[in-house]
Amino acid sequence: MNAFKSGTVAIAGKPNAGKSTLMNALVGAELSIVTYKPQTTRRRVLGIRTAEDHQIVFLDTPGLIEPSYALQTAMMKTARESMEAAEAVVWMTDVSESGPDAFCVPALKGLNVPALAALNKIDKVAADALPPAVERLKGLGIFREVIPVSAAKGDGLDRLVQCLLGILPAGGPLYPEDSLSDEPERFFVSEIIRKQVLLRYREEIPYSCEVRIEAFEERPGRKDRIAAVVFTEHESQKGILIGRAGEALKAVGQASRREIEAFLGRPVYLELFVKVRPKWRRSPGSLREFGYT
Ligand SMILES: Nc1nc2c(ncn2[C@@H]2O[C@H](COP(=O)(O)OP(=O)(O)OP(=O)(O)O)[C@@H](O)[C@H]2O)c(=O)[nH]1
Ligand SMILES: [Mg+2]
Repeated sequence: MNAFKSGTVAIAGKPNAGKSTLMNALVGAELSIVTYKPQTTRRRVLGIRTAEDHQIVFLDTPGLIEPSYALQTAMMKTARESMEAAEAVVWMTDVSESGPDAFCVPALKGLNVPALAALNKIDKVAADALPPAVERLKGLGIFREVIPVSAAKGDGLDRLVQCLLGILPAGGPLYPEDSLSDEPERFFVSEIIRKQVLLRYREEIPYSCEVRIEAFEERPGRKDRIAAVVFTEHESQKGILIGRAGEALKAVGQASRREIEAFLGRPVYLELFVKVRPKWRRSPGSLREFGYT
């Protein structure tokens, strides 16, 4: 039998490429929120995959963009630091998107970490679109392998893991084998609420929101009580979040509670509040307070 292998692998790439979907599939749990909107992931999310012969610690990262405000600058720093801290990088690109290649060269240049390319969403394109896309990525000369995958359907993931095991060193597990993440329950709860905000509101509203858990009380004999605040930047956005007679926020709360209960495996009582925090995405103090810097 081969030696047990372990190490850290960052998953990086442009927004919406399917990075979080990939990490969830590799770990076997819905750890990182997924939506159809770009810039869903704002922080590094750690997911642990433990198998008979390996433990891989995946770091899901925010999609790489040219930042235009301080929150995005912090997100890009998180992504870059995760890539630098890893033993390997999976660079994810969406096969159905034209011209992602020009972007990965600068992002990966100077990075002293072996990189594999995962060409994602192969379920969306005709089979004959694949070989040219693979060749284009290979031609860049920066990837050890180019692996077509469908993170959503699970195709190609075994090969991806085998390629990673070819890079990772021999070594014992880094975390207990039943751990899935190092994040506290509070983090996942806040992300589930943020996902509902992303799904239920349009345009700038979801991007102006931050969710913070204010209270998480275990109450013997009663449901846990969770109180969360959705921060937004303007009074007008607050009004939209709450909706006529509070209906919109109520819907966010109900959908979030169902998902939180499924995640935690126990019933909870969820209270949501909306507060205005002007320009928090550009404020060093707010970004520090929310844990982005
Ligand atoms: N058809 C198809 N859709 C996929 C696949 N993988 C991901 N998606 C979809 O692509 C969208 C974005 O997926 P995410 O996993 O959130 O992408 P991401 O790269 O983490 O995005 P950011 O966090 O914004 O950087 C979602 O609607 C996914 O369901 C795939 O293999 N096939
Ligand atoms: Mg993501």
